[in-house]
This record gives sequence, structure tokens and C-alpha cells, in this order.
Amino acid sequence: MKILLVMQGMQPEDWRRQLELLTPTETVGIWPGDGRLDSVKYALAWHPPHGALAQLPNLEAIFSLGAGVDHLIGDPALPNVPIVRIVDPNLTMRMTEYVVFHVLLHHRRFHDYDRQQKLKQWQELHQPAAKEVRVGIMGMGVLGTDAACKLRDLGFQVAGWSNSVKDISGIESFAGSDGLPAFLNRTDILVCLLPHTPDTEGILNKKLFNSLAQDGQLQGPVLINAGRGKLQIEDDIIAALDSGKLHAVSLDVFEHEPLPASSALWQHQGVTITPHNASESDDRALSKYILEQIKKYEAGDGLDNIVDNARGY
Ligand code: NDP
Ligand code: OXD
Repeated sequence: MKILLVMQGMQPEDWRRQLELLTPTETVGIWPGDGRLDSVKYALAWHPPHGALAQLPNLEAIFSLGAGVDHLIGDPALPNVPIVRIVDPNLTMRMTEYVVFHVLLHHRRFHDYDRQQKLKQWQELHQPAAKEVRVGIMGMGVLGTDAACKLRDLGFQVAGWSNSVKDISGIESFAGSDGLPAFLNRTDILVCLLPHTPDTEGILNKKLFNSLAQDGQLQGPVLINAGRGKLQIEDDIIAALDSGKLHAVSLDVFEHEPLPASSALWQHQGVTITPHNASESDDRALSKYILEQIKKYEAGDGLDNIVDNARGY
């Protein structure tokens, strides 16, 4: 047993079935029940309990079962082996669908028309052309770049903000804390696809909302967050919605998941909620990706998409 599934909040049996279908000669273990921990070379992990991976003395690589790795980096006993994260066209496309859908939802005033329909009201509302709307994407990595390009192709004015400057045709690039004020100042719809790291925690806060453009063609700035819940201060989001600093928000991720029934976000006008499924992991596609990586590694050709533990993503 060289592959072990160490996961919480996902169904390990489904993953085991997929993996064993693809490599019939391998037995895939499930933590903590399956013994022989010293034979494990590869851990496939999602929110493993802290310390679990440290019990694998011959571990050679950890595969995150998602694009984000904050669920691993926070483990103080994390073994010093490469962490590989998911980069998969299926996952990327699903995220792009989510982002484009929510940008259009706000741009085409879906919530206003929905309210009107409930009142049987036939009334056209002003909606600006895409070229008059400025979308800003925080996090121009694999996911942010794909969504940005699709939005650019729809005609939106798109800019991205990241650690390093990007050179992407038709997309304005801002970088680092020096570039943040100008980026926010030109943004009507803010899309957040940042990873959760010590630098990004709580970045979606009152100060940031106050810096968004107030002269746009929409009824006010819009926030779409599908990065991580720990990036946002939910009390600040509610206060910004109440004061008009934000007009509407679409949230796929939350400070605490599942979002507690007591959260004011559930019933707040202007809030659209999805249960952290902007880009669901597809166990068939991802199992194939991981097994290909293992094969490549065992052939001496290294691993792709290795996380930089110091940066945290
Ligand atoms: P990448 O690692 O490819 O991209 C991360 C981007 O964030 C990079 O552009 C990076 O800048 C930028 N960045 C990181 N830290 C900072 C910072 N402090 N300041 C400015 N920019 C920063 O990740 P992915 O695009 O693959 O995924 C992004 C995140 O999306 C994941 O970490 C995860 O949290 C979330 N996610 C959510 C899902 C959902 O269903 N809701 C599904 C999948 C992922 P640079 O390019 O310069 O390094
Ligand atoms: C991921 C996620 O990181 O689904 O892939 O959140």
C-alpha cells in the first residue's frame, strides 16, 4: 500500500474506487483504519488532522486534493516533502463558469429582474455595456488568469492584481501592496481568487471596500469571493452592504464552513450564497492527474505544480 487517502469532509471510499479502477494492481489505503503506515509513499490529503501526515515515516510526496493548500500548510508537524497541488482544466473551467456567471448576474441585474417578476412588474432597467464595466481580479494564478481572459473576451475592462506583474494581452496588471490602491480604485466588480496565506488573511475588509470605485456604471461596487473564507471579514461585508459601499456580493466561501444558520449573510438583501462549490473537485479527473504525476515521478521526471511552502501557495 503506497498510496494513502487522508481526508476529512470528502468521501474516501469514492476516491479509493476511482484510484483502484485506474491502477488495478495498487491497494489504496484510507487513514486512519488501514495499517502499514511505513509502506506509504504518497498521501492524498484534504484537511488532514494536524499530525496525521507526520505518522508516515517513508512519505515522499503529498498531493492536495484541491487547488488550495492552506489546509496543509497550517499543520505544524507537516513533513518536509514536496506538496503537489491540483491544476486541472476541468477544475479551472468550472471556476471560470462560476466567475463569469456571477459577473453577468450582477452586470445584467438579475436580482432586480427577479424582484420585479415576483411583483409582476414589466420594467426595463438601465444596464451598461460590458465595455463600460471594470472587473478586477485579485489573484492572477491559474484560475484568475483563465477567468480574466474569458471576461476580457466578453468585452469587460479587466485588470488583475497579483504578487508579480503579468503580461497578458488586453488585461491591465497591478502588483503588490503598492499596486493595490490604483487597482481597487478602477474596479466596479471585484473577483477574489487569492489563496489563503498570512499575507491575504482578512484582506477583504472595510478599508478595501472603501477603496473600490464609487463612480462606476453599476449601482455600486460588487464583490465576488471564491478564494477562501478567511480572506473576508464578514461583519465588514454586512456593514459595507448596509452603508452602500458595496452594492451586492456573491460568496462561495466563508469564515466558518458550513456557514452557520445564525449568520446574517443568509438573509441579507444583496448576498448570493453558494456552499463552497464554485469549482467542485471531480474525483475521476483528479485521480487520473495524481496517478500520472506519481508515474512521472517514479520514472525520474519529477513532479509538477509543487507548492512553495514559504509563500504558502
Ligand atoms: P495560484 O497559486 O495559481 O494563484 C494564486 C494567485 O494569487 C497568484 O497570481 C499569486 O500571485 C496571487 N497571490 C498570492 N498571494 C498574494 C498576495 N499576498 N498579494 C497579491 N497576490 C497574491 O492558485 P489558483 O489560481 O490555482 O487558486 C487560487 C485559489 O482559489 C486557491 O488557493 C483556493 O483558495 C481557491 N479555490 C477555491 C475553489 C472553490 O471551489 N471555491 C476551488 C479551487 C480553488 P503571483 O502570480 O504573482 O504568484
Ligand atoms: C480547492 C477547493 O482548493 O475546492 O480546490 O476549495
